[in-house]
Formats: sequence, structure tokens, C-alpha cells
Amino acid sequence: MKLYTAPGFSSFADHIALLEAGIEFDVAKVAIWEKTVDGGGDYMAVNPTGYVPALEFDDGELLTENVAILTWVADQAPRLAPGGSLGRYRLIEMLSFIATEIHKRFPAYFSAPDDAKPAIAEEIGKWLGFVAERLRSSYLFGERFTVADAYLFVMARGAAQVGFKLPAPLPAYVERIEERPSVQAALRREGAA
Ligand SMILES: N[C@@H](CCC(=O)N[C@@H](CS)C(=O)NCC(=O)O)C(=O)O
Repeated sequence: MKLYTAPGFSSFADHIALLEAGIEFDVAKVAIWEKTVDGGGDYMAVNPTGYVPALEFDDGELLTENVAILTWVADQAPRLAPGGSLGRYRLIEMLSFIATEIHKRFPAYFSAPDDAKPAIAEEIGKWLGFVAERLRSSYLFGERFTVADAYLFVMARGAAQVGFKLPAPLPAYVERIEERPSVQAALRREGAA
């Protein structure tokens, strides 16, 4: 199995989740704007959307989209998903929320003209605040880390790195998750800061 990832981008969440699940996989680093794969190769031939992440299975099947890959990882390691009869759907609910309300606003923010940026920044702040409100325990679903935390961590960490002020308790949450061995290992493996 191989994860196509670009250092510092959302695929970092999938990298962390796969390590947390104890799944063995190779890493293929993608130059995200050039669309090339480290060591040679056209990334567009792997994933025609040009987006990371993509997870290639040994039989050649390719799974794309953060929501799908993170859900697949949680299905392999159910301790990385919330429990309860609706647990799987609560997970998909949260992953979809992060993908559509937070994640996709970042490229919109970066490509917007200067006078449109404040409104998008306000929306990102509003939805980060919404998830921050839910963080009454250590993690999104309580005292246990789930793949949704990997995704939120990467989004919140990235937001702080580009200058967004994180609502409490997200700064402490980011610091705490950053210490996890999986995060440190993924950072080393991707060669990212
Ligand atoms: N719909 C995809 C979007 C993933 C995405 O936005 N990936 C970004 C990095 S965080 C990317 O690959 N951008 C490259 C590009 O815009 O060409 C998902 O949710 O997984």
C-alpha cells in the first residue's frame, strides 16, 4: 500500500491516521504544484484530480478523498472511531464537516482577491470556533483520539502556521496532538516542519 502525500498538506492527516492504525504502507511524496512524484512520475497519471491524498492498494485500486481514506482507516482500526450505534456516522459527519466547511475554505482564501479574503477568513474562524466548542474533552469524541482528530489537528495547525488566531482550546489541542509519536514519525517521514 502506498500513500501519496505532500508535506504540510491535508494528506498529513491520512499519514498520521495510518500510523496510528499500525498499518504498513510506503510514502510517495508529491510535488503538489508541479504534479510530480518524488523519484519520477506524473502524479496526474495516478490521480487525475491532482489532489493529495491518494491511497494506492497493492492490487492497484486507488482510494482518494480525505473523508473516504480516513473512514477506511477507522474501519481497519475501530479504536480510531467513536463508539456507539451511530459512531461510524458521527465520524463521517465530522470528517465531512471538516472537509467542506473548513478545509476547502483555505484554497478559496488563498486564491481570493485581497478584498474578499476577510469574509472567507471570518467563515474559517467561525467554523474552527464551532469545532473548538465541541472540544470539552481531550479529543473531538471524548478521551480517545480518532481519525477525525488527525484531520482537525492538521487543519488547525496549518491555520495557525498561516497566521489565523485559533480559538481556545485549539492551541492546546494542537500542542497535545503534536506530541503524539505518530505525528512526530509522520513529520520525519514527510520531511516537513
Ligand atoms: N476533495 C479532496 C481535496 C484535497 C485537497 O484539497 N488537497 C490539496 C492539498 S490540502 C491539494 O492537493 N491541492 C493541490 C491542487 O489544488 O492542485 C479531499 O477532500 O481529499
